[in-house]
Amino acid sequence: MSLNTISTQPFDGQRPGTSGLRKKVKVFQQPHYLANFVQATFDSIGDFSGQTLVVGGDGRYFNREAIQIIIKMAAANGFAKVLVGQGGILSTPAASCVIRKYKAFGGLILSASHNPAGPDEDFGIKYNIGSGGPAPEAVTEAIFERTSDISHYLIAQCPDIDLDKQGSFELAGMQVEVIDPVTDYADLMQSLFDFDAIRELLAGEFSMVFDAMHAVTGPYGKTIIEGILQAPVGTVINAEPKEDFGGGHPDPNLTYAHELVDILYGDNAPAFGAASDGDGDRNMVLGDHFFVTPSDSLAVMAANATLVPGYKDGISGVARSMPTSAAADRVAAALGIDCFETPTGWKFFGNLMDAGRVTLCGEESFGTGSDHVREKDGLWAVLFWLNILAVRKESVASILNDHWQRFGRNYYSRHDYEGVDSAAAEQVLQNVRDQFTTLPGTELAGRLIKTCDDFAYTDPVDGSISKNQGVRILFEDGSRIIFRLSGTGTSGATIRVYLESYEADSDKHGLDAQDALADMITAADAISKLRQLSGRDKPTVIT
Ligand code: VG1
Ligand code: CO
Repeated sequence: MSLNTISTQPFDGQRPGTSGLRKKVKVFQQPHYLANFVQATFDSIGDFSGQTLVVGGDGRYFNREAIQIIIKMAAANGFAKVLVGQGGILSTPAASCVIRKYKAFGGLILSASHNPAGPDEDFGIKYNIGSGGPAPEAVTEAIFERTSDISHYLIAQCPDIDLDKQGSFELAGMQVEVIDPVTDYADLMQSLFDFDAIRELLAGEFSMVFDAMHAVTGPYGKTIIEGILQAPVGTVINAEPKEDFGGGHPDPNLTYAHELVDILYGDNAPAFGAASDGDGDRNMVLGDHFFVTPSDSLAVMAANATLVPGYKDGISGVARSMPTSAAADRVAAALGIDCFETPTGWKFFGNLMDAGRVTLCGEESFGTGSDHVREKDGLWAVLFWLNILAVRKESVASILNDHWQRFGRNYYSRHDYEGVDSAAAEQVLQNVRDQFTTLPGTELAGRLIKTCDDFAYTDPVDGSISKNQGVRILFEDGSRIIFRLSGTGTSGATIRVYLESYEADSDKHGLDAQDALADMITAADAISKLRQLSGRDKPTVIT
């Protein structure tokens, strides 16, 4: 065994986006590309000698190769130990759980989330800090800076570790422990939820389907839902994780999770359906012929949290990303707790959770989570819903209708225009910015515009400032139109348009969201020239 110093040259564009560095597999496969980023990370996170690093990923193509490189680099750079999931598998929330439980220095998570996988598709890597959460912007920026002047990296020259065998091994003087990817996470779930009550629910007439979409939550769903909770075998569908996600697009929404949607909107539909994404941090919740928007899901969880053992003493506060609807704000106001509005991306919730200011967090992009870990958590959200259903013994639809009756309904939709020319996408946002001074006080879609701005966030805990987090048109009645560019794509630009309108009158709660928001949708296009500039006459995906 010898430790090698390898000469290298910087690659352009290794700046982490909303959630780590995501690029095509072919880009990551270039000699030194991954190693440069890993060395830049190790150079930017402080003194970890003698400490533990957690490594795991969503099992996509290139996961195993990447893990072997990372383990050898961890050894050469002075980590004492690496904890890695068997088969290289750790869902994103499970990685967060393991980092926290074993007091690791941090972790490297290999995932491009729901982006398609395979030799011609996407790969990704991100660094999580010792709290278990995504590295804050100051760290990701330092990593990026380092990638631009890197000249060498350190890697042990030794054979690969057998990732398929659990146990403790030695590699270049460092300990490598291959752990079961599910056990620690399953233990944590059992400490939060009333598994007896959920087991009883599942043993009765109630039926459910969980779609793992051939991605990382397969083994977690099998062990927890079919194993510990004793749901009938077959409750978890598409449960075998595949390197290419079975050729699918494991994004749990009405477009991509169509197999599940067909079941829940078909004859003899089960009472409950749920799906998770490629790396297990997103969730979609469905009832019998009923879709729960992620924004409403967060609000319902907040309003019902005390029914769940892990949250029985109440929640300290909630946080939502700025584009997420204000449904949770109304619950927070009723509970007399704080509601924080952060930029898009889970890294902005970490400080609030560490400081005990919030317990529940959520994003409109099918992400919900709590301070049990520092990532959003798909299966946790499913279990949270099952616990509520077990206690309330009502249908999903009735829980939502009751919620809207109490709090009013925030009609909400997101329209994505994917793969748009980058300059045209920038121009769409600029067109709105150019009207910032003239729009306020005028009427649009029958509503009075109050203000327009570029959303900026000052972290209430450490005072750090994040600018340009979305272009907003805010109306007097609380309605909103928001434009943002995605920070997770790997080709072209994706324009996201977020639309929200509040309805207090329960006689008007039965509309389809697209109908309720129709005038807002037209107005968003008129103001931004979105369709003309993108050359699209409709969105790629509507959620
Ligand atoms: C998207 C979502 C954002 C989420 C991020 C990572 O980012 O909008 O809410 O935190 O993905 O989720 P963007 O920049 O493309 O809008 V995941 O499950 O892809 O790790
Ligand atoms: Co994800």
